[in-house]
Amino acid sequence: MKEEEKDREETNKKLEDLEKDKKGGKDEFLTTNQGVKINDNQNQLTAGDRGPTLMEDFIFREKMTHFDHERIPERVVHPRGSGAHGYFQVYESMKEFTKAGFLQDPSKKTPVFVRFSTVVGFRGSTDLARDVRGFATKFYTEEGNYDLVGNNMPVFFIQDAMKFPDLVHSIKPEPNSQTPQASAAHDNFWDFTSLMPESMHMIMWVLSDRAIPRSYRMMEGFGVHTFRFINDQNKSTFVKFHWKPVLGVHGVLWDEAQKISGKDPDFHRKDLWDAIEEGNYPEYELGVQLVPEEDEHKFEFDILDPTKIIPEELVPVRKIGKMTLNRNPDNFFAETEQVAFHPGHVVPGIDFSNDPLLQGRLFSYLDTQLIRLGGPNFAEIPINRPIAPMHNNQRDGFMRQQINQGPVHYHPNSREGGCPFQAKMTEGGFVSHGEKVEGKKIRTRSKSFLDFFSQAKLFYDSQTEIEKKHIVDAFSFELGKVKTVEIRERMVGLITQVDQTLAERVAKKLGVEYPREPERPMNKGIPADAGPEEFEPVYVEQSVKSSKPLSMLKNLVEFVKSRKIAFLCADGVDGESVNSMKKALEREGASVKIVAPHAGMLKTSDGDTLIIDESFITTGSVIFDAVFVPGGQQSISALKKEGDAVHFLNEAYMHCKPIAAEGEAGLLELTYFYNMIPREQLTSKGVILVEDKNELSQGFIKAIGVHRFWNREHSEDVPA
Ligand code: HDE
Repeated sequence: MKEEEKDREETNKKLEDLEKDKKGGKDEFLTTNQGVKINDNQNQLTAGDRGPTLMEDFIFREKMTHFDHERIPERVVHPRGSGAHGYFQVYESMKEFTKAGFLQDPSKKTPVFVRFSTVVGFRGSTDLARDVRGFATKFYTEEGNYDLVGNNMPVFFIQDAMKFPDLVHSIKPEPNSQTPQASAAHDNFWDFTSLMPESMHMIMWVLSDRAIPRSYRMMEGFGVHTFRFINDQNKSTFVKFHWKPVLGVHGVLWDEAQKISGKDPDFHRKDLWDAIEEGNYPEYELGVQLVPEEDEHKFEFDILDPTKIIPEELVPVRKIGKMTLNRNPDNFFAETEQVAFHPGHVVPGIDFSNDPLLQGRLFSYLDTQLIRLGGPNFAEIPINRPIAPMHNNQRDGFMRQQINQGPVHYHPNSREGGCPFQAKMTEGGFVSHGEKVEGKKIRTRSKSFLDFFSQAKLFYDSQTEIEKKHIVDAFSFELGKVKTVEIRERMVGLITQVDQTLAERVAKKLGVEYPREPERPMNKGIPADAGPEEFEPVYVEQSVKSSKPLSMLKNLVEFVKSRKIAFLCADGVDGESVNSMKKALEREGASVKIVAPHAGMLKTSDGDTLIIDESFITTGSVIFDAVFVPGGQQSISALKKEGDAVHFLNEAYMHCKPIAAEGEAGLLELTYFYNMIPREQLTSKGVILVEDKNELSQGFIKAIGVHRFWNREHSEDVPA
């Protein structure tokens, strides 16, 4: 049989196996794992109807043993995640820069599986923790699997992988009390950070609203490190990867995040699931920043330093393709939990740089899968299997699935005619880029990495005033939870290196002295042998002073489709008012939910019934993007008696969300804020109140597109 035919047959068999695995025995008899049909799945085998259980009950023992072993170790970082299937398509051939097969042909769809995650919280923790989000993509390419294992922030806390276990220990719950869960707001983390000035750039990102996304559909992704593209002439080009969400980047407020964590800790997981079920497929464009090899040293920073970005003003992001997520997993455990990513899963055309963080990661991921997935055969789990044919001489180990045939399991061999063969580069064999490397063995940090603050400042200076205020508030919350005053002060000292007024504002909120300078020596993590003076941080003036892409609000994408709108209703609500607004919003793809004082049904003023989606007990304003109060005096009077309804509206106002009402009564009777806003400013503040039904719905739709009305100054004054 020709080699190609053999390959095809094997691939087909794999797909068949996958289908079988998926079916999981639907429409069949219940059996044991040995395929024996079970007659009674309700009662143990006992001696007499009131007697003890018999040892021989193999059916019970098999079932219970499996259950007892159902849990596997969770990921040490990124344990909580949500996954989705989809595909990727390149816009135009990238042949000039890379020979990677999946980046050549715009007509080709490459299947992908993506897992989004939080980093710190355990598997059962809330989605809305202030945290970095993982954004890991497995491309099942015809040349093998390629994993782009990124985050929603383009930099990292540390410059060398050696520090990763310490970083993670410091941010995880404290080992004696096992608190706090899914939070950096405790002494250990800020103690570590205050001694690790290289973290300051990442800290600015983590304390921005990027760390509390509105949805996985609305966040960017970054490969973080500099990688290499290699073309078929063996020419290397440095590349930074970006995912740009088509819906733009949106966050929630910290007050909302904390409340959502209580009302619906699965908020992001459900949002992703529902969006895909409803056909609102999440889409992200893949962008690349390309730096010719000869330009490696032309920047004010080192492109190997993972605490630095390349500002888009210096190297624009070129959008080269789009990923669409269009299918939910069939089984959370089998797919989302068992998927194993590894930055070392690359294909010909993509290679590494010497970023010391990336180099360390290349060891860690394979190692962690061995313990998490129980041995070296995790690549055989269906979600991890490549679609490219796989042949090698690896054998045995726990949970081996493949039944290899024949006596030969070594290379080179003559007994199998040399099979499987090595592939030449021209046959698609992976050949590492022949970078010249020379140097003596040394543990040190390159001096080109010692500028810790200038890009933290660039990030801060690029934000709008609203975003800056959120950063001040986030610092005040996080450091406010720190009990040790010296740690708070040391942190404020570090912040002075980013921005004096930021440090002053934070110090004031924390009630600590405002140190005008950081404590010295600043970087206690630098080895003593290397000499502290030599390693004093330096400040390198950046040529880009403010970078628009770093701000979320300066890049607002307006959209209505898939936004969630609450209609506050009680018995006697004006049915016509509900229906006309609902129709108008649904026409735009928004999702409308009737929220009422109780579950079940409502009677409208014209005698119809209305199904209630949620009651004030099961939901809250924080779950929605906007609120509408339909007409109907009886309904409004009933809502007025409900503290929850009044709170709902005022809280939505405080969170700067669009609010619309049919007639004045709703706002007049149910809100604190209505009388505080001059009439002519209502629309500009996102409160839509006009008589004409059409104008009302159109005005509301426009406001929903804008999403937040940050001009509601002092909205914290609203008691909610
Ligand atoms: Fe990871 N990281 N990481 N990381 N990482 C893991 O691998 C590690 C880093 C990222 O959804 C672990 O399978 C080291 C940067 C994502 O399954 C582990 C260092 C970035 C995910 C690991 C880093 C990431 C992980 C835990 C510093 C962005 C979740 C479970 C040298 C570019 C993938 C696992 C998923 C997971 C190690 C830093 C992204 C322990 C040693 C920087 C998205 O291997």
